[in-house]
Amino acid sequence: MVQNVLVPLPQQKLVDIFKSLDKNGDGVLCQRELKQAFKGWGAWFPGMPTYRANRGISAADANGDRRINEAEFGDLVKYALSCGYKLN
Ligand SMILES: [Ca+2]
Ligand SMILES: [Ca+2]
Repeated sequence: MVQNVLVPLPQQKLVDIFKSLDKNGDGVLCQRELKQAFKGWGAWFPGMPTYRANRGISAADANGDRRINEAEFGDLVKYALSCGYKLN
């Protein structure tokens, strides 16, 4: 199912979500942290968090380091929303 309407979140909300997902506090979200993120957003069945994390990185990783920084996080969120996940 494709969700056409992407709901932009306030920048401060994005920063809050980003910080809560960055478990080791290094300022970037690695694949492991993204897997946890997608799990929390509703990708619960086996294999799906890994799949979404990899797709999300492909969609949002602008500088090619396979990690998501704050500047790239907006696109990662758009990807998650386009998949129908609810961010809270
Ligand atoms: Ca991190
Ligand atoms: Ca990156």
